Amino acid sequence: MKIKTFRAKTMQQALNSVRQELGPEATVLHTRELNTGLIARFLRGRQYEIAASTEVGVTTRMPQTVTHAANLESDVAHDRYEQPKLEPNYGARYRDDFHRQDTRYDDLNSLAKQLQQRAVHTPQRQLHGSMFQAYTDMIELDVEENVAQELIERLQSELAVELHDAFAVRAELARMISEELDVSGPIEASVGQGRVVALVGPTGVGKTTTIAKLAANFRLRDNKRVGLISVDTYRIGAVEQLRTYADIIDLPMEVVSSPREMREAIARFADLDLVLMDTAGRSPRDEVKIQELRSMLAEAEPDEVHLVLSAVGGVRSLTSTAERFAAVGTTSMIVTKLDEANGLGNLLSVARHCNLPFSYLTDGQNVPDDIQVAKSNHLAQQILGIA
Ligand SMILES: Nc1nc2c(ncn2[C@@H]2O[C@H](COP(=O)(O)OP(=O)(O)OP(=O)(O)O)[C@@H](O)[C@H]2O)c(=O)[nH]1
Ligand SMILES: [Mg+2]
Repeated sequence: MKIKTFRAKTMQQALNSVRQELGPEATVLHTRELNTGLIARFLRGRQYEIAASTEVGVTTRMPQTVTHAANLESDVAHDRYEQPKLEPNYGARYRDDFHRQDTRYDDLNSLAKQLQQRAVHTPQRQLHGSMFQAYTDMIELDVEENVAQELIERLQSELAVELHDAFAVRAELARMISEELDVSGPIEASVGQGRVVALVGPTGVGKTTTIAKLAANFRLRDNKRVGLISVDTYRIGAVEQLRTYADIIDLPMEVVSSPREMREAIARFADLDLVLMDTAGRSPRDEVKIQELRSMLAEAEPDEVHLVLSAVGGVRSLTSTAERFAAVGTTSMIVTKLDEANGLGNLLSVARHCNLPFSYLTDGQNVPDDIQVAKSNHLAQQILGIA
């Protein structure tokens, strides 16, 4: 059998190389993480290796935390490698190294012990093809590697019998993911209650467009009395952008640029069913601007503050954005640009890290159509690419 091996800094990059070189039909036979020793990782960073073939039909393996290579025969080695040997006493060797270093390595020392124990206790996981396929599919859909691995392992341990059918595996994964996804349900616009809902977030994520979609749906489909407030006097053209929508949908609109104007606008709209507030895009790194936004929102005392995030963002940037915007009192998340993202696996990590439910999802520029209330089972299917 012809097998090629590919190495890259992330599993995703390695999978991309497989797809590019061997085509979409290639089967991933085995993956493993290299440089798992602490010192090797310090010196050379993370590295992943995938063995793939265009000929199907062998047992597949999950990545291992220990450098215990599978015994693969390779007659076309893309990148030949030495099979690393697992030293029985490597924990002790690292400990000696660390003692020569600074006491800061104490923590790492205990980590080395843990790794050593794992090396002894972790069995090589043999996965049926459909399970392994689900694992690599998740990686390609931007699910973080450790999350994908954890899901597959949990699925294996929860199931009494191994699932051999790819559809059944994905359905089970969708069920597990769906249980993790918290959703808030739609905005409740009660008659005459003047419910105030603000949208906040980084620049250009789609706040104004989403306000237009929400306003149009509440006004034209649900026949609610809706008012708009723009707090974005910062960017040239921002007020005009919202006013254009207000004119088309025929809604009252107020522009506020001071706390006093904010109080007055809220008072004028007090007997409407819903007040949607558009705010200026803020860099999450700009503490001062975030504090300004916070003071302005404090005057409005909004019932809900939806953080708008673009699905195109990476996990780290999305979670740190959510952390920084928490200061303005965010209550839920709207995810935009689902149509532009290669995969939505990042949203699973965002859901895990940020303590906010999803409220709405948007997947296009069309006002008012490209918006849906977030539903956990549907979002889980979207994350797995089966919706
Ligand atoms: N593909 C796609 N584009 C979107 C979506 N939502 C908004 N956009 C586009 O994203 C761009 C920016 O949208 P805006 O609504 O102006 O974004 P914003 O967050 O209000 O921007 P600032 O006010 O400048 O911070 C526009 O071209 C929108 O049409 C979506 O779900 N999918
Ligand atoms: Mg805007």
